[in-house]
Amino acid sequence: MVEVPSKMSSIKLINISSALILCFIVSAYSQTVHKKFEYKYSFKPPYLAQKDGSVPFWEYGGNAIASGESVRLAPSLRSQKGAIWTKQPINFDWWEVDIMFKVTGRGRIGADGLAFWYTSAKGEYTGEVFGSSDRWNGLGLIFDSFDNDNKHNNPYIMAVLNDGTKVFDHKSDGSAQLLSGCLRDFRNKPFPTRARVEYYLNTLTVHFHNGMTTNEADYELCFRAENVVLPRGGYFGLSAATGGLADDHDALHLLASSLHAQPQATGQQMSSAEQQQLSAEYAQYQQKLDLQKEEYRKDHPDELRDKDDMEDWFESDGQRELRQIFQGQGQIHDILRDLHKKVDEVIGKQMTSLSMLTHVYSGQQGQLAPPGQPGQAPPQMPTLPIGRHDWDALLANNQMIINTIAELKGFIIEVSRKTDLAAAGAGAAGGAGGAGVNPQFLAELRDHVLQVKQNVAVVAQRLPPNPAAGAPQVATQLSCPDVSCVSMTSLLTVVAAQLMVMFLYGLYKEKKEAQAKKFF
Ligand SMILES: [Ca+2]
Ligand SMILES: [Ca+2]
Repeated sequence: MVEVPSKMSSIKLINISSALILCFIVSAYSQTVHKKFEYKYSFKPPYLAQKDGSVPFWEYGGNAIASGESVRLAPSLRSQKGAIWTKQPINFDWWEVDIMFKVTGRGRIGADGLAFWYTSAKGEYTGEVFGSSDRWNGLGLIFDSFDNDNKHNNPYIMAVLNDGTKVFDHKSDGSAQLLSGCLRDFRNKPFPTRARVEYYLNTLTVHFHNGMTTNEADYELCFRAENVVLPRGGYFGLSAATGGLADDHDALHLLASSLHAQPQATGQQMSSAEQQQLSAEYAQYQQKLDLQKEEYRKDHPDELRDKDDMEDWFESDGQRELRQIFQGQGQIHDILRDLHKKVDEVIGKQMTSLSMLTHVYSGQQGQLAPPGQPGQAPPQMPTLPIGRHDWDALLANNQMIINTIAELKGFIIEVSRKTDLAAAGAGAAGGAGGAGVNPQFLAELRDHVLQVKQNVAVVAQRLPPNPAAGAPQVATQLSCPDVSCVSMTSLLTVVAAQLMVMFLYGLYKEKKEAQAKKFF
Protein backbone atom coordinates (compact mmCIF):
# COMPACT_ATOMS: atom_id res chain seq x y z
CA MET A 1 0.00 0.00 0.00
CA VAL A 2 2.86 2.31 0.74
CA GLU A 3 4.97 0.81 -2.00
CA VAL A 4 3.33 2.54 -4.96
CA PRO A 5 3.62 6.08 -3.65
CA SER A 6 7.17 5.41 -2.48
CA LYS A 7 8.12 4.01 -5.90
CA MET A 8 6.42 6.94 -7.56
CA SER A 9 8.11 9.44 -5.34
CA SER A 10 11.52 7.81 -5.76
CA ILE A 11 11.14 7.88 -9.55
CA LYS A 12 9.94 11.46 -9.38
CA LEU A 13 12.91 12.26 -7.19
CA ILE A 14 15.29 10.65 -9.68
CA ASN A 15 13.64 12.52 -12.55
CA ILE A 16 13.79 15.81 -10.71
CA SER A 17 17.36 15.30 -9.63
CA SER A 18 18.50 14.29 -13.11
CA ALA A 19 16.67 17.29 -14.59
CA LEU A 20 18.33 19.50 -12.02
CA ILE A 21 21.75 18.08 -12.85
CA LEU A 22 21.08 18.59 -16.55
CA CYS A 23 19.88 22.14 -15.89
CA PHE A 24 22.96 22.74 -13.80
CA ILE A 25 25.29 21.42 -16.50
CA VAL A 26 23.51 23.37 -19.23
CA SER A 27 23.35 26.57 -17.22
CA ALA A 28 26.93 26.13 -16.04
CA TYR A 29 28.03 25.67 -19.61
CA SER A 30 25.96 28.52 -21.02
CA GLN A 31 26.81 30.80 -18.15
CA THR A 32 30.50 30.28 -18.32
CA VAL A 33 30.86 30.87 -22.07
CA HIS A 34 31.22 34.54 -22.80
CA LYS A 35 31.40 35.60 -26.39
CA LYS A 36 33.18 38.65 -27.65
CA PHE A 37 33.04 39.68 -31.28
CA GLU A 38 36.51 40.02 -32.76
CA TYR A 39 36.25 42.53 -35.60
CA LYS A 40 39.96 42.26 -36.37
CA TYR A 41 39.51 38.65 -37.38
CA SER A 42 36.22 39.11 -39.24
CA PHE A 43 34.92 40.43 -42.53
CA LYS A 44 31.39 41.10 -43.64
CA PRO A 45 29.40 43.19 -46.13
CA PRO A 46 28.67 45.97 -46.85
CA TYR A 47 32.03 47.52 -47.74
CA LEU A 48 33.71 44.17 -47.22
CA ALA A 49 36.47 45.33 -49.53
CA GLN A 50 37.46 48.95 -49.88
CA LYS A 51 37.78 50.94 -53.06
CA ASP A 52 41.36 49.84 -53.55
CA GLY A 53 40.24 46.20 -53.19
CA SER A 54 41.83 45.63 -49.79
CA VAL A 55 39.94 43.91 -46.99
CA PRO A 56 40.70 45.52 -43.62
CA PHE A 57 42.69 43.19 -41.32
CA TRP A 58 42.87 40.53 -44.02
CA GLU A 59 45.10 39.73 -46.99
CA TYR A 60 44.17 37.64 -49.97
CA GLY A 61 45.90 36.24 -53.03
CA GLY A 62 45.90 33.76 -55.86
CA ASN A 63 42.79 34.06 -58.01
CA ALA A 64 40.71 35.48 -55.16
CA ILE A 65 38.82 38.73 -55.82
CA ALA A 66 37.19 40.79 -53.09
CA SER A 67 34.21 43.07 -53.67
CA GLY A 68 32.01 45.08 -51.39
CA GLU A 69 29.66 42.15 -50.90
CA SER A 70 31.82 39.03 -50.93
CA VAL A 71 35.19 37.43 -51.52
CA ARG A 72 35.27 35.21 -54.59
CA LEU A 73 37.92 32.75 -53.48
CA ALA A 74 37.93 30.78 -56.72
CA PRO A 75 35.86 31.67 -59.79
CA SER A 76 34.15 29.12 -62.03
CA LEU A 77 37.12 28.67 -64.32
CA ARG A 78 39.41 25.68 -64.64
CA SER A 79 42.27 25.22 -62.14
CA GLN A 80 41.80 28.31 -60.03
CA LYS A 81 43.11 28.77 -56.50
CA GLY A 82 42.60 31.56 -54.05
CA ALA A 83 42.65 32.29 -50.34
CA ILE A 84 42.20 34.99 -47.74
CA TRP A 85 44.06 35.05 -44.39
CA THR A 86 44.02 37.17 -41.25
CA LYS A 87 46.98 39.52 -41.09
CA GLN A 88 47.54 39.07 -37.38
CA PRO A 89 47.75 35.81 -35.44
CA ILE A 90 44.82 35.07 -33.14
CA ASN A 91 45.43 36.27 -29.59
CA PHE A 92 42.80 34.18 -27.79
CA ASP A 93 42.59 30.47 -27.06
CA TRP A 94 38.96 29.60 -27.69
CA TRP A 95 36.86 30.88 -30.50
CA GLU A 96 33.74 30.59 -32.62
CA VAL A 97 33.69 31.37 -36.32
CA ASP A 98 30.58 31.74 -38.45
CA ILE A 99 31.24 31.43 -42.16
CA MET A 100 28.62 32.30 -44.77
CA PHE A 101 29.46 31.05 -48.24
CA LYS A 102 28.03 30.03 -51.57
CA VAL A 103 29.29 27.29 -53.84
CA THR A 104 27.45 27.56 -57.13
CA GLY A 105 27.94 26.04 -60.55
CA ARG A 106 25.99 25.02 -63.59
CA GLY A 107 26.99 21.38 -63.38
CA ARG A 108 25.21 18.65 -61.48
CA ILE A 109 28.62 18.06 -59.89
CA GLY A 110 31.30 20.65 -59.23
CA ALA A 111 34.85 20.93 -57.98
CA ASP A 112 36.98 21.13 -55.98
CA GLY A 113 35.69 22.80 -52.87
CA LEU A 114 36.33 25.28 -50.13
CA ALA A 115 38.20 25.13 -46.84
CA PHE A 116 38.33 27.01 -43.56
CA TRP A 117 41.69 26.99 -41.82
CA TYR A 118 43.08 27.60 -38.40
CA THR A 119 46.79 26.98 -38.80
CA SER A 120 49.99 28.06 -37.10
CA ALA A 121 51.11 29.78 -40.33
CA LYS A 122 49.31 31.26 -43.33
CA GLY A 123 49.13 28.94 -46.34
CA GLU A 124 50.66 29.51 -49.74
CA TYR A 125 48.36 30.78 -52.46
CA THR A 126 49.72 28.11 -54.78
CA GLY A 127 49.04 25.19 -52.44
CA GLU A 128 47.58 21.84 -53.36
CA VAL A 129 44.81 21.48 -50.81
CA PHE A 130 41.68 23.40 -51.77
CA GLY A 131 43.65 26.54 -52.54
CA SER A 132 46.05 26.33 -49.62
CA SER A 133 49.22 24.57 -48.50
CA ASP A 134 49.59 20.92 -47.76
CA ARG A 135 51.35 19.76 -44.56
CA TRP A 136 49.60 22.42 -42.56
CA ASN A 137 49.80 22.60 -38.79
CA GLY A 138 46.36 22.92 -37.27
CA LEU A 139 42.80 22.47 -38.44
CA GLY A 140 41.39 22.31 -41.94
CA LEU A 141 37.60 22.21 -42.22
CA ILE A 142 37.09 21.09 -45.79
CA PHE A 143 33.94 21.38 -47.88
CA ASP A 144 34.82 18.81 -50.51
CA SER A 145 32.55 19.06 -53.57
CA PHE A 146 34.17 16.54 -55.86
CA ASP A 147 33.98 12.78 -55.30
CA ASN A 148 37.55 11.67 -56.12
CA ASP A 149 37.23 8.15 -54.73
CA ASN A 150 33.88 7.61 -56.44
CA LYS A 151 32.15 6.39 -53.32
CA HIS A 152 29.17 8.68 -53.92
CA ASN A 153 29.78 10.43 -50.63
CA ASN A 154 30.34 14.01 -51.75
CA PRO A 155 29.76 16.90 -51.21
CA TYR A 156 31.20 16.16 -47.78
CA ILE A 157 32.17 18.35 -44.83
CA MET A 158 35.16 17.13 -42.82
CA ALA A 159 37.67 18.28 -40.27
CA VAL A 160 41.25 17.19 -40.86
CA LEU A 161 43.91 17.79 -38.23
CA ASN A 162 47.53 17.94 -39.28
CA ASP A 163 50.75 18.44 -37.36
CA GLY A 164 52.64 19.71 -40.39
CA THR A 165 53.82 16.29 -41.55
CA LYS A 166 50.88 14.64 -43.29
CA VAL A 167 50.07 15.02 -46.98
CA PHE A 168 46.39 15.25 -47.75
CA ASP A 169 45.19 12.20 -49.69
CA HIS A 170 43.00 13.61 -52.47
CA LYS A 171 42.49 10.19 -54.09
CA SER A 172 40.54 8.90 -51.09
CA ASP A 173 38.99 12.33 -50.33
CA GLY A 174 40.95 12.22 -47.07
CA SER A 175 38.64 9.48 -45.78
CA ALA A 176 41.44 7.87 -43.75
CA GLN A 177 42.72 11.17 -42.35
CA LEU A 178 39.62 12.98 -41.24
CA LEU A 179 38.84 13.64 -37.61
CA SER A 180 35.11 13.71 -38.18
CA GLY A 181 32.61 14.93 -40.75
CA CYS A 182 29.12 14.84 -42.15
CA LEU A 183 27.52 14.30 -45.54
CA ARG A 184 25.81 17.57 -46.49
CA ASP A 185 25.09 19.12 -49.85
CA PHE A 186 26.23 22.73 -49.86
CA ARG A 187 26.17 23.43 -53.62
CA ASN A 188 23.57 25.53 -55.45
CA LYS A 189 21.36 26.37 -52.51
CA PRO A 190 18.71 29.11 -52.74
CA PHE A 191 20.29 31.00 -49.85
CA PRO A 192 23.89 31.14 -48.67
CA THR A 193 25.09 28.11 -46.71
CA ARG A 194 26.68 28.63 -43.33
CA ALA A 195 29.01 26.82 -41.00
CA ARG A 196 29.55 27.61 -37.35
CA VAL A 197 32.85 26.29 -36.02
CA GLU A 198 33.36 26.37 -32.27
CA TYR A 199 36.60 25.53 -30.52
CA TYR A 200 36.13 25.70 -26.76
CA LEU A 201 37.95 23.77 -24.03
CA ASN A 202 39.51 21.46 -26.63
CA THR A 203 36.12 20.51 -28.04
CA LEU A 204 35.56 21.20 -31.70
CA THR A 205 31.91 21.56 -32.74
CA VAL A 206 30.70 22.22 -36.26
CA HIS A 207 27.14 23.22 -37.06
CA PHE A 208 25.93 23.55 -40.62
CA HIS A 209 23.10 25.62 -42.13
CA ASN A 210 21.96 24.08 -45.41
CA GLY A 211 20.87 27.35 -47.06
CA MET A 212 17.29 26.23 -47.71
CA THR A 213 16.06 29.12 -45.58
CA THR A 214 17.44 32.30 -44.09
CA ASN A 215 16.29 31.28 -40.64
CA GLU A 216 18.98 31.55 -37.98
CA ALA A 217 17.47 28.60 -36.12
CA ASP A 218 18.17 26.10 -38.89
CA TYR A 219 21.71 25.15 -37.93
CA GLU A 220 22.22 21.40 -37.63
CA LEU A 221 24.99 19.64 -35.80
CA CYS A 222 27.55 18.27 -38.22
CA PHE A 223 29.88 16.79 -35.61
CA ARG A 224 31.46 17.30 -32.24
CA ALA A 225 34.96 16.11 -31.43
CA GLU A 226 36.64 16.20 -28.04
CA ASN A 227 40.30 16.37 -27.02
CA VAL A 228 41.24 18.46 -30.03
CA VAL A 229 44.51 20.30 -29.53
CA LEU A 230 45.26 23.15 -31.90
CA PRO A 231 48.40 25.30 -31.88
CA ARG A 232 48.10 28.64 -30.12
CA GLY A 233 48.38 31.90 -32.00
CA GLY A 234 47.27 30.58 -35.37
CA TYR A 235 45.69 32.33 -38.34
CA PHE A 236 42.18 32.07 -39.71
CA GLY A 237 41.93 31.49 -43.43
CA LEU A 238 39.50 30.62 -46.17
CA SER A 239 40.56 29.11 -49.47
CA ALA A 240 39.05 27.40 -52.49
CA ALA A 241 40.12 25.69 -55.66
CA THR A 242 38.63 24.46 -58.92
CA GLY A 243 39.83 21.60 -61.12
CA GLY A 244 38.54 20.25 -64.41
CA LEU A 245 35.06 21.11 -63.17
CA ALA A 246 34.60 24.55 -61.72
CA ASP A 247 32.20 26.19 -59.27
CA ASP A 248 32.14 29.76 -58.05
CA HIS A 249 33.30 29.83 -54.44
CA ASP A 250 32.13 32.95 -52.63
CA ALA A 251 32.65 33.79 -48.98
CA LEU A 252 30.01 36.30 -47.85
CA HIS A 253 31.18 36.77 -44.31
CA LEU A 254 33.44 35.39 -41.63
CA LEU A 255 32.47 36.45 -38.12
CA ALA A 256 34.93 35.52 -35.40
CA SER A 257 34.27 35.69 -31.68
CA SER A 258 36.54 34.81 -28.82
CA LEU A 259 35.07 32.57 -26.12
CA HIS A 260 35.88 33.10 -22.47
CA ALA A 261 35.02 31.51 -19.17
CA GLN A 262 34.94 34.92 -17.50
CA PRO A 263 33.02 37.97 -18.71
CA GLN A 264 35.26 40.22 -20.73
CA ALA A 265 35.44 43.87 -19.82
CA THR A 266 37.85 44.68 -22.62
CA GLY A 267 35.43 47.23 -24.04
CA GLN A 268 35.99 49.34 -20.96
CA GLN A 269 39.60 48.41 -20.53
CA MET A 270 40.54 49.56 -24.02
CA SER A 271 43.17 52.21 -23.62
CA SER A 272 42.14 55.73 -24.49
CA ALA A 273 45.04 55.94 -26.93
CA GLU A 274 43.77 52.92 -28.83
CA GLN A 275 40.25 54.28 -28.74
CA GLN A 276 41.37 57.61 -30.16
CA GLN A 277 43.38 55.89 -32.84
CA LEU A 278 40.43 53.73 -33.81
CA SER A 279 37.97 56.59 -33.99
CA ALA A 280 40.48 58.61 -36.02
CA GLU A 281 40.85 55.64 -38.38
CA TYR A 282 37.10 55.32 -38.64
CA ALA A 283 36.62 59.01 -39.36
CA GLN A 284 39.35 58.86 -41.97
CA TYR A 285 37.72 55.88 -43.69
CA GLN A 286 34.35 57.59 -43.61
CA GLN A 287 35.75 60.78 -45.13
CA LYS A 288 37.54 58.84 -47.80
CA LEU A 289 34.40 56.91 -48.63
CA ASP A 290 32.23 60.03 -48.83
CA LEU A 291 34.80 61.74 -51.02
CA GLN A 292 34.96 58.78 -53.36
CA LYS A 293 31.18 58.55 -53.52
CA GLU A 294 30.94 62.24 -54.34
CA GLU A 295 33.57 61.95 -57.04
CA TYR A 296 31.86 58.97 -58.55
CA ARG A 297 28.53 60.77 -58.62
CA LYS A 298 30.10 63.74 -60.35
CA ASP A 299 31.82 61.55 -62.91
CA HIS A 300 28.90 59.26 -63.73
CA PRO A 301 25.64 61.03 -62.93
CA ASP A 302 23.55 59.19 -65.55
CA GLU A 303 25.03 55.77 -65.08
CA LEU A 304 24.39 55.79 -61.40
CA ARG A 305 20.77 56.83 -61.75
CA ASP A 306 20.15 54.30 -64.49
CA LYS A 307 21.80 51.56 -62.55
CA ASP A 308 19.88 52.39 -59.42
CA ASP A 309 16.63 52.59 -61.32
CA MET A 310 17.15 49.30 -63.05
CA GLU A 311 18.28 47.36 -60.04
CA ASP A 312 15.91 48.79 -57.51
CA TRP A 313 12.67 48.89 -59.41
CA PHE A 314 12.66 45.96 -61.79
CA GLU A 315 12.91 42.25 -61.56
CA SER A 316 12.32 39.76 -64.33
CA ASP A 317 9.32 37.42 -64.31
CA GLY A 318 11.60 34.49 -63.62
CA GLN A 319 13.23 36.24 -60.68
CA ARG A 320 9.88 37.17 -59.24
CA GLU A 321 8.55 33.66 -59.63
CA LEU A 322 11.64 32.19 -58.03
CA ARG A 323 11.47 34.65 -55.18
CA GLN A 324 7.83 33.80 -54.58
CA ILE A 325 8.55 30.08 -54.69
CA PHE A 326 11.38 30.45 -52.21
CA GLN A 327 9.25 32.57 -49.92
CA GLY A 328 6.45 30.02 -50.08
CA GLN A 329 8.81 27.18 -49.43
CA GLY A 330 10.37 29.07 -46.58
CA GLN A 331 6.96 29.53 -44.98
CA ILE A 332 6.11 25.87 -45.49
CA HIS A 333 9.40 24.95 -43.93
CA ASP A 334 8.73 27.17 -40.92
CA ILE A 335 5.31 25.66 -40.43
CA LEU A 336 6.69 22.15 -40.81
CA ARG A 337 9.34 22.88 -38.23
CA ASP A 338 6.70 24.17 -35.80
CA LEU A 339 4.56 21.10 -36.45
CA HIS A 340 7.55 18.88 -35.92
CA LYS A 341 8.23 20.52 -32.59
CA LYS A 342 4.62 20.12 -31.54
CA VAL A 343 4.52 16.47 -32.58
CA ASP A 344 7.69 15.92 -30.59
CA GLU A 345 6.10 17.56 -27.58
CA VAL A 346 2.98 15.43 -27.92
CA ILE A 347 5.03 12.25 -28.28
CA GLY A 348 7.08 13.23 -25.26
CA LYS A 349 3.97 13.81 -23.17
CA GLN A 350 2.45 10.57 -24.39
CA MET A 351 5.56 8.65 -23.45
CA THR A 352 5.54 10.19 -19.99
CA SER A 353 1.88 9.34 -19.42
CA LEU A 354 2.40 5.84 -20.78
CA SER A 355 5.34 5.18 -18.51
CA MET A 356 3.38 6.55 -15.53
CA LEU A 357 0.42 4.33 -16.40
CA THR A 358 2.60 1.27 -16.82
CA HIS A 359 4.32 2.01 -13.57
CA VAL A 360 1.08 2.42 -11.63
CA TYR A 361 -0.51 -0.64 -13.24
CA SER A 362 2.51 -2.87 -12.64
CA GLY A 363 2.65 -1.57 -9.08
CA GLN A 364 -0.98 -2.60 -8.55
CA GLN A 365 -0.46 -5.99 -10.15
CA GLY A 366 2.55 -6.59 -7.97
CA GLN A 367 0.51 -5.75 -4.89
CA LEU A 368 -2.52 -7.81 -5.78
CA ALA A 369 -0.44 -10.82 -6.70
CA PRO A 370 0.67 -12.08 -3.26
CA PRO A 371 -2.28 -14.01 -1.79
CA GLY A 372 -2.77 -15.20 1.78
CA GLN A 373 -3.00 -11.74 3.33
CA PRO A 374 -6.67 -11.45 4.10
CA GLY A 375 -6.24 -8.86 6.80
CA GLN A 376 -4.56 -6.47 4.45
CA ALA A 377 -6.57 -3.55 3.27
CA PRO A 378 -7.24 -3.35 -0.47
CA PRO A 379 -4.61 -1.37 -2.36
CA GLN A 380 -5.23 2.32 -2.36
CA MET A 381 -6.41 3.69 -5.62
CA PRO A 382 -3.91 6.14 -7.02
CA THR A 383 -5.50 9.48 -7.64
CA LEU A 384 -3.99 9.66 -11.12
CA PRO A 385 -4.28 8.11 -13.63
CA ILE A 386 -7.38 5.82 -13.55
CA GLY A 387 -6.80 2.11 -13.23
CA ARG A 388 -7.94 -0.52 -15.66
CA HIS A 389 -10.78 -1.92 -13.56
CA ASP A 390 -12.19 1.61 -13.25
CA TRP A 391 -12.47 1.64 -16.97
CA ASP A 392 -14.22 -1.75 -16.90
CA ALA A 393 -16.68 -0.56 -14.26
CA LEU A 394 -17.31 2.61 -16.22
CA LEU A 395 -17.94 0.62 -19.38
CA ALA A 396 -20.31 -1.77 -17.58
CA ASN A 397 -22.24 1.15 -16.08
CA ASN A 398 -22.46 2.76 -19.44
CA GLN A 399 -23.82 -0.43 -21.01
CA MET A 400 -26.40 -0.76 -18.24
CA ILE A 401 -27.59 2.78 -18.76
CA ILE A 402 -27.88 2.19 -22.50
CA ASN A 403 -29.90 -1.00 -21.94
CA THR A 404 -32.23 0.69 -19.43
CA ILE A 405 -32.82 3.54 -21.83
CA ALA A 406 -33.61 1.09 -24.62
CA GLU A 407 -36.10 -0.74 -22.40
CA LEU A 408 -37.71 2.51 -21.33
CA LYS A 409 -38.01 3.55 -24.93
CA GLY A 410 -39.67 0.26 -25.89
CA PHE A 411 -42.08 0.57 -23.03
CA ILE A 412 -43.00 4.14 -23.92
CA ILE A 413 -43.55 3.21 -27.55
CA GLU A 414 -45.79 0.35 -26.52
CA VAL A 415 -47.76 2.57 -24.18
CA SER A 416 -48.22 5.21 -26.82
CA ARG A 417 -49.32 2.57 -29.33
CA LYS A 418 -51.92 1.25 -26.89
CA THR A 419 -53.12 4.75 -26.11
CA ASP A 420 -53.55 5.36 -29.82
CA LEU A 421 -55.55 2.18 -30.15
CA ALA A 422 -57.69 3.10 -27.18
CA ALA A 423 -58.34 6.55 -28.54
CA ALA A 424 -59.21 5.08 -31.95
CA GLY A 425 -61.56 2.60 -30.33
CA ALA A 426 -63.19 5.36 -28.33
CA GLY A 427 -63.59 7.51 -31.46
CA ALA A 428 -65.19 4.57 -33.36
CA ALA A 429 -67.70 4.02 -30.61
CA GLY A 430 -68.82 7.63 -30.86
CA GLY A 431 -67.62 8.50 -27.41
CA ALA A 432 -69.99 5.92 -25.79
CA GLY A 433 -68.15 5.47 -22.50
CA GLY A 434 -65.83 2.45 -22.22
CA ALA A 435 -68.08 0.20 -24.34
CA GLY A 436 -66.06 0.61 -27.58
CA VAL A 437 -62.61 0.01 -26.03
CA ASN A 438 -60.40 -2.67 -27.54
CA PRO A 439 -61.23 -5.94 -25.70
CA GLN A 440 -57.59 -7.02 -25.43
CA PHE A 441 -56.73 -3.71 -23.85
CA LEU A 442 -59.68 -4.02 -21.49
CA ALA A 443 -58.61 -7.51 -20.51
CA GLU A 444 -55.11 -6.27 -19.73
CA LEU A 445 -56.54 -3.41 -17.75
CA ARG A 446 -58.72 -5.81 -15.86
CA ASP A 447 -55.71 -7.91 -15.13
CA HIS A 448 -53.83 -4.92 -13.79
CA VAL A 449 -56.75 -3.87 -11.68
CA LEU A 450 -56.98 -7.40 -10.33
CA GLN A 451 -53.34 -7.30 -9.34
CA VAL A 452 -53.81 -3.96 -7.66
CA LYS A 453 -56.78 -5.28 -5.76
CA GLN A 454 -54.90 -8.36 -4.69
CA ASN A 455 -52.08 -6.20 -3.42
CA VAL A 456 -54.50 -3.98 -1.59
CA ALA A 457 -56.11 -7.02 -0.01
CA VAL A 458 -52.73 -8.39 1.09
CA VAL A 459 -51.93 -5.08 2.69
CA ALA A 460 -55.33 -5.00 4.32
CA GLN A 461 -54.80 -8.49 5.75
CA ARG A 462 -51.55 -7.42 7.29
CA LEU A 463 -53.17 -4.47 8.97
CA PRO A 464 -53.67 -5.49 12.61
CA PRO A 465 -56.93 -3.65 13.54
CA ASN A 466 -59.02 -5.31 10.81
CA PRO A 467 -57.72 -8.80 10.25
CA ALA A 468 -61.16 -9.96 9.10
CA ALA A 469 -61.05 -8.21 5.80
CA GLY A 470 -62.02 -10.60 3.06
CA ALA A 471 -59.46 -11.98 0.72
CA PRO A 472 -59.91 -10.87 -2.82
CA GLN A 473 -61.51 -13.50 -5.01
CA VAL A 474 -62.87 -12.09 -8.25
CA ALA A 475 -62.78 -8.89 -10.14
CA THR A 476 -66.28 -7.84 -9.33
CA GLN A 477 -67.64 -4.99 -7.29
CA LEU A 478 -66.14 -6.00 -3.95
CA SER A 479 -66.89 -4.01 -0.91
CA CYS A 480 -63.94 -3.42 1.26
CA PRO A 481 -65.04 -1.34 4.16
CA ASP A 482 -61.71 -1.20 5.99
CA VAL A 483 -59.58 -0.11 3.15
CA SER A 484 -60.47 2.91 1.13
CA CYS A 485 -62.04 1.27 -1.85
CA VAL A 486 -61.82 2.35 -5.48
CA SER A 487 -64.65 1.96 -7.90
CA MET A 488 -64.02 0.52 -11.38
CA THR A 489 -64.77 3.79 -13.21
CA SER A 490 -62.61 5.98 -11.04
CA LEU A 491 -59.78 3.48 -11.34
CA LEU A 492 -60.17 3.43 -15.12
CA THR A 493 -60.12 7.21 -15.19
CA VAL A 494 -56.94 7.34 -13.15
CA VAL A 495 -55.28 4.70 -15.33
CA ALA A 496 -56.37 6.52 -18.50
CA ALA A 497 -55.01 9.81 -17.14
CA GLN A 498 -51.75 8.10 -16.26
CA LEU A 499 -51.51 6.59 -19.75
CA MET A 500 -52.22 9.98 -21.27
CA VAL A 501 -49.40 11.57 -19.28
CA MET A 502 -47.02 8.78 -20.30
CA PHE A 503 -48.06 9.12 -23.90
CA LEU A 504 -47.42 12.85 -23.83
CA TYR A 505 -44.06 12.28 -22.16
CA GLY A 506 -43.20 9.69 -24.80
CA LEU A 507 -44.04 12.14 -27.56
CA TYR A 508 -42.02 14.87 -25.87
CA LYS A 509 -39.04 12.55 -25.44
CA GLU A 510 -39.16 11.38 -29.07
CA LYS A 511 -39.19 14.98 -30.17
CA LYS A 512 -36.22 15.83 -27.96
CA GLU A 513 -34.25 12.86 -29.26
CA ALA A 514 -35.00 13.82 -32.84
CA GLN A 515 -33.72 17.32 -32.08
CA ALA A 516 -30.60 15.98 -30.41
CA LYS A 517 -29.88 13.69 -33.37
CA LYS A 518 -29.73 16.69 -35.64
CA PHE A 519 -26.56 17.77 -33.89
CA PHE A 520 -24.72 14.53 -34.53
CA1 LIG B 1 37.44 15.51 -53.26
CA1 LIG C 1 34.34 10.72 -51.94
